Amino acid sequence: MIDEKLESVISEVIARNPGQTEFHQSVREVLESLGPVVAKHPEFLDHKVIERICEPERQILFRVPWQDDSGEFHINRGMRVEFNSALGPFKGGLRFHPSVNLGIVKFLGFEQIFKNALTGMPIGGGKGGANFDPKGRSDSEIMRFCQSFMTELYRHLGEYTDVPAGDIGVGGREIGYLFGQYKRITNRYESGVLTGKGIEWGGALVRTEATGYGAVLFAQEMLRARGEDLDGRTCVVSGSGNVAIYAIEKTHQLGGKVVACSDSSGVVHDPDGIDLGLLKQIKEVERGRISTYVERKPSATYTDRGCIWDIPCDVAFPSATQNELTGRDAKALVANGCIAVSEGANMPSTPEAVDVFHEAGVAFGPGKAANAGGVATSALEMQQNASRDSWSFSYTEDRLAEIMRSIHATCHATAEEYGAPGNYVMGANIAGFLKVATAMDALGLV
Ligand code: NDP
Ligand code: 2IT
Repeated sequence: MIDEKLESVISEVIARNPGQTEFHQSVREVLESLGPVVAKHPEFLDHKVIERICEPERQILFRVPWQDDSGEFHINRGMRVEFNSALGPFKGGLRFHPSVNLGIVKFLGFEQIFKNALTGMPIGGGKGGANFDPKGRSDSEIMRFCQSFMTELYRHLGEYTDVPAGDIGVGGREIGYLFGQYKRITNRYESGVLTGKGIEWGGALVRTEATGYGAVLFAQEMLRARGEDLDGRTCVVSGSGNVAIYAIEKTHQLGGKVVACSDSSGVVHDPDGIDLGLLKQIKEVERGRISTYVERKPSATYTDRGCIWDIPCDVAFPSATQNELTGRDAKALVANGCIAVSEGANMPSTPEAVDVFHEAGVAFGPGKAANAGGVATSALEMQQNASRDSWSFSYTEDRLAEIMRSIHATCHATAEEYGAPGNYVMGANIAGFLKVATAMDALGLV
């Protein structure tokens, strides 16, 4: 059930942004949680804070021309949606994937506003990317693309203005090329303008691991709140990129066993537990496909186009992409005894899947809470850059763990306060919204 006035806001968002289905989905999910908030705070409706939150402060679209190794010309579309700067500079990743369009970047930017608020750090929300497919491209092609992308975007960035980082298809290599071009154009060593940098040139220890580690720490907190533990649990992690790899690593450190991971081509099932050294070799060193895992690990099987959610597990970490886990998949997980789901990816579970989890009493950690460890550690990187300092791995990891505990506690307590105990979707949406809305109202009609 959704408040009538909020439903009219959603209708307006849909009319104003035709065809942007993922954006509509993310707005509806947040606004569906806000009924009890506007009942208590009518000023947020009167001052049109909710309408303002749904309209980005600025949207930048630009041409990215580049040449491949054979000399052929290519044109891609770059974009950056600067969604909300009430709490701090726009902050959020860049995604390079052929599916990228404005609706996807807006859903990601919208989620980012509330996620960043939940971290307790002074960062606003934004997101960007390009419909560029990095698969099969050489290092020099990636470099030329990144340089062309930054040659336009640099004018909109700054450590106090907008601070991008990685997302799908953008990792340490791409951040290096982007930072190099920013530095060259501006003649400034402005470390705080991008996060996810290499540790030799202004990056922070733990940033690479932070999203995956954080999603597992969030699952552990949800389990502990129910008197359970991750130790001894069988787990499944979709994807095999940055988030997935470090979700597997932290699960194994905490005594769980991850028996499956995936990519967009298929699923690896290894009942002995995923061999992380081998997976890192394939993904981080060779930049290969996970189908090659089974050639080197006899206990594993590979299913082309398989569905990872059919593999029985106690805890699931969807860590690939949006809407990768459907209502059908959620029913399969529940039937196989899954007790917790922690989203490493952004909006990986469809609304139908989320309903199935809630009805079955599964502990469900939505991405904007569960995967906030990545951006929180980006903010720790900005903090180190601003003070020209660098912290140890263990100190930074302790900070991350503290932030994840605090996000869990905030979501848990807020859900209870607003009459939805155990519902982390309500808890995260309400707590994140209250922080941003209160700041926006205080800043006047801007
Ligand atoms: P990577 O590019 O490192 O890895 C992405 C993984 O997801 C790959 O295994 C990829 O498979 C798979 N994948 C991507 N798109 C699709 C698709 N359309 N269908 C099926 N599989 C797909 O990205 P990250 O690990 O950084 O990001 C994963 C998710 O986590 C995203 O939702 C991102 O928004 C979210 N996230 C990332 C954060 C970060 O710090 N990096 C922080 C918070 C959230 P393939 O190689 O076949 O494409
Ligand atoms: O979705 C996300 O939170 C990210 N891709 C990380 C953003 C960041 O600025 O570190």
